[in-house]
Amino acid sequence: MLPSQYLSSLTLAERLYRQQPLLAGQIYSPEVLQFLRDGVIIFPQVMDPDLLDRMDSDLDDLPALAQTSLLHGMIGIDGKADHYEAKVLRNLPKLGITDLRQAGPGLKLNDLNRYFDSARDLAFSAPIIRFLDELFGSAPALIQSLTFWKSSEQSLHQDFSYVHHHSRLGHLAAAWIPLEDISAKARPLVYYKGSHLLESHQFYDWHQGGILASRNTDPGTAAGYGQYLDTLIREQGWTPRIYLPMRGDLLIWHGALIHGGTPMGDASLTRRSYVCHYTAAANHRAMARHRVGEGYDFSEPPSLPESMRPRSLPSRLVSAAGRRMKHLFREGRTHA
Ligand SMILES: O=C(O)CCC(=O)C(=O)O
Repeated sequence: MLPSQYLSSLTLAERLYRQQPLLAGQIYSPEVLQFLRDGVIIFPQVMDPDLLDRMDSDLDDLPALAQTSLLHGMIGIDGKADHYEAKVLRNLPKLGITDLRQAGPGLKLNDLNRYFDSARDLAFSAPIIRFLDELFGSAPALIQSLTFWKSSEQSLHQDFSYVHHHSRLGHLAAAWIPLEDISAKARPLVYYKGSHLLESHQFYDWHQGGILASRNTDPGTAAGYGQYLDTLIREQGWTPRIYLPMRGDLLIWHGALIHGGTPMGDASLTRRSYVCHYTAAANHRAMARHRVGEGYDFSEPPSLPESMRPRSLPSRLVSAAGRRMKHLFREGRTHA
């Protein structure tokens, strides 16, 4: 995808804000206008405390679930290279991680909204859905959720280069929901206000002018991305903002906002958070399928363990033939 295609996929609200800010000022709420200007907005103390408590108790059960349940064992793992090796929850002990809470920074659990009602309800909380509905001009859809115990240790990036399995790339935003009060020593989130308003010449060239990263990107190009962001930040004079929220707060960022996990601080401290990425439901082929309240859920459905997956017709025919052979063989022996 080229920068021009990205720019033409932006929300109507953003295109209006960029081209006719006075008109946008007449149409949109102060919150959406602030977000369009800064690329980020913080809503203090809007998350339901009972819901946060429910998520806590579900997360308390996770270490045990890693050992016991096949289905829960399928919860996807992501993050740093060693965590990525694990792929699913039940493989973590092979990496020497028996208690998730003791794992180092960078561990991400994917799509807990698929397993826990608390995580689903948090992802579809009214303050998030109401805001995104106005921003996108249509019902929002959850693309993925990530749950962290500790810092992400993710270097600076813009989400659109990595989260791009939806059709209108410019319709992308994320919610950062603290599950505890976040300490400045816990390698908190950092972001650069205003960095989302890129012009077409300001995008990183991942491959032949394209703006999307891929798993096959060569290491030189990936390293160049970090240098490009550093240069852009220096040239634009953007200053880092460190996010130190209280439990109950909510931050929503734009899919092009430069952000990451700070590397400084104490790796042993927790920084429990729940991060959800959203796009607009309109124009998405999965739209009809997963309605949740006022929004839609496009995150990955939980994959069934091998033993529970429906088998293909040829494989069922082979098994039936095998059973028949065994039966005939047994019958032959009885009659002999
Ligand atoms: O929470 C963090 O440290 C960063 C998370 C993040 O960058 C993301 O999910 O896109």
